[in-house]
Amino acid sequence: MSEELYKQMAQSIIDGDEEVSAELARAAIADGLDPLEAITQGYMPGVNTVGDSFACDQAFLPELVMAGEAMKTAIAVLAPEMKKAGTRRQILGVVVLATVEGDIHEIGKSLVGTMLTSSGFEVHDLGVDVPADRILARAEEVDADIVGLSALLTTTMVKQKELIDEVNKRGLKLKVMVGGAPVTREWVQKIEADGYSEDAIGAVAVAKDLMGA
Ligand code: B1M
Repeated sequence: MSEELYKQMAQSIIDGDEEVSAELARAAIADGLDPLEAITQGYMPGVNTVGDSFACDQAFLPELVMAGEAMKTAIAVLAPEMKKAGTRRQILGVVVLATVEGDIHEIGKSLVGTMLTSSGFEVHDLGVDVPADRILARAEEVDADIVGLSALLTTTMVKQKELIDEVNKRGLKLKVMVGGAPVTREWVQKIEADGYSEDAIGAVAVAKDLMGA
């Protein structure tokens, strides 16, 4: 039964249909499905299909935009459920999170933020296209333990390195965790990031690790 729902979820993203994607998210909640599973097994295959079609010129920017909007709408319905399910007994650490400068992809970053929040982290999500100076200023202001940087473009990944270089130059006691579809372990080693995860669940484990929790 959830298989059928997941197929419809994927299709709603391929169709870029926000109304349907939201309706299916509400149905998932009503059926007691795990909201994160609905995202990873339902909606994400849809957004990946659109991304693949875009890469081989079978879909164009408007489809990419519509898929992104439909995905955001569904996550907006599911996120409160994910937060409700979270345990917030104590603050595990303070995280400043952003998508790097020049990059406006926000869905994965926001999902990571939601998962961290529901796992007990205090998250300051600065949004997308955020310059390193602004990230570091906020990190200082809130006395952050971790800075989390998302990058979805091969052209913007370099901003992760630039921020790490700046942290080292200033001698800041901050851990930097990176992620995003084009980020590889090789890249993480090269830029000497403190942590990396390929998905939102893994990001929580990595953040806990960095806090020694
Ligand atoms: Co864009 N886009 N896009 N896009 N887009 C990609 C990334 C692309 C791979 C599509 C493709 O060609 N196949 C391609 C990048 C190619 C490359 O650089 N190698 C691409 C391109 C080219 C572009 C534009 C340049 C297109 C253009 O204008 N010609 C443009 C760039 C704009 C800019 O940023 N300056 C662009 C624009 C857009 C939209 C705005 C239309 C839209 C985003 C809408 C939004 O975010 N509000 C969009 C979308 C939707 C996509 C795809 C289809 C889906 C991205 C997504 O939301 N995935 C994407 C193709 C794809 O990924 N299959 C594509 C779902 C999300 C949950 O996953 O973000 O990977 P993801 O996050 C995951 C993990 O990566 C990880 O956990 C998340 C949850 O599991 N993670 C972290 C992410 N951040 C993390 C941080 C962590 C840890 C883990 O620690 C801090």
